[in-house]
Amino acid sequence: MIPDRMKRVNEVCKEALGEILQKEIKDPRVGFVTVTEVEVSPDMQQAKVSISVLGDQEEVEKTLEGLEKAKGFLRRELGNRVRLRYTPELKIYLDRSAEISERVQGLLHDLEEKRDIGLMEDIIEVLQASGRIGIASHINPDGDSIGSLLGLLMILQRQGKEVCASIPDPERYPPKYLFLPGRELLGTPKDFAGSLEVFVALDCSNADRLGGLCKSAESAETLVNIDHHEDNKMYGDINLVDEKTSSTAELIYRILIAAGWELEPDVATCLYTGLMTDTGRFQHRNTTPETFDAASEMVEAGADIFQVVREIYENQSLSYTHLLGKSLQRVEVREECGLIYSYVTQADLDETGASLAETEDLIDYLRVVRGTSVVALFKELEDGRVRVSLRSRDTLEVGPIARTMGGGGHAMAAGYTSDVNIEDSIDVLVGVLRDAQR
Ligand SMILES: [Mn+2]
Repeated sequence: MIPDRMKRVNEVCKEALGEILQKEIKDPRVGFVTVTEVEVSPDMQQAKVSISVLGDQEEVEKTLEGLEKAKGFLRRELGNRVRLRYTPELKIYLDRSAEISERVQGLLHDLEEKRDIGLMEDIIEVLQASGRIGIASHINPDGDSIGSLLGLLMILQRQGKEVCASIPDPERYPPKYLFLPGRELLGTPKDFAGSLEVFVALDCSNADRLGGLCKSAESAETLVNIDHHEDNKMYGDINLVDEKTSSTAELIYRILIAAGWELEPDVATCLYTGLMTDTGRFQHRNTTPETFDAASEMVEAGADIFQVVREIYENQSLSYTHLLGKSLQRVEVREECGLIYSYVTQADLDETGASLAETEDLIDYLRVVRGTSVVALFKELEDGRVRVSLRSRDTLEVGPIARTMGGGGHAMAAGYTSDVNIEDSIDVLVGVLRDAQR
């Protein structure tokens, strides 16, 4: 047992050494060092200093070398800062526990990767072996669901497959994605009639997201679920679900690479659209080095990235611009719960001539205001209910909030539908946020 007095000495020395290492050591050899433990001998003659170093073997060695040289300086500085009857001599040890935990993390990651590769191989095998394939993405489609749907459709047709593909409500196809290649190949839910060997559900966290196509999915011989939502219900026979992947489009890209299929320009344009829209133009936290790698390969393959940007982000109608102005003018902040919000009514749509389908990115204009943590946009639907979109600006995750309200989504971007009017929907959300932050 270490006596309390010595425990205090150890603590004080640890803190002081940590500070000295951070602020006083100018040696470029010394990398990012953390003091993990200090153990001073009872006679105060020696102190065992355990440190961990961030970096590879070479950086660790260099750092230890530098510290060995600086030992005298460290000891003097420690003596200046900590009043001890004797300043102990320092012995520096490398603490390997941090390194080991890092290695365990690495192993877990490798296992996950292996599992995903196995799943991809299963999917490729099923697709290659099957006759008639149906593919679909979710209701209220976004860039990722449309991009991955069209991308996979063209990939499979190129492989000589008989494919039918549709979104649940073809009449609600978002206008801004009309330019995407392969759109003319999309069918309607009627095409799914008859027996399907395989049904691929894209970007859907649960089967209900398939709307009217849910029945076709369930009656197919094999249901393949490809998605990146953290709340995915694993409803398929094969579930390729990776919440660390930026987009479903990135997963489709990985399948294509694993299968050794060629990435054609049209496919690249569609998949790039999914990647770009789901990462908010490579700015959201789901953007990873792999995302950039995939994007780079798509550009290399001939994706028309300038057309994608022009059509999706620089193609705003004048009527939507007026609607945007209206909703920006009524932005409000509830400081007590860090909420910034605005709303769009059916009357606004009538007045400006804009449509709800055009408002997908409106919330991004609210997301940029400093001093707020949660962003909400309330949109009145035709039937009087209210669609609530949520974005997180910091650590408070909006996914769980949306789920308690009967909706879903990701940690940073989520949504739900409210049965009460806009005013009451705002009050309800403020209450929920206050509870969540308590
Ligand atoms: Mn997505």
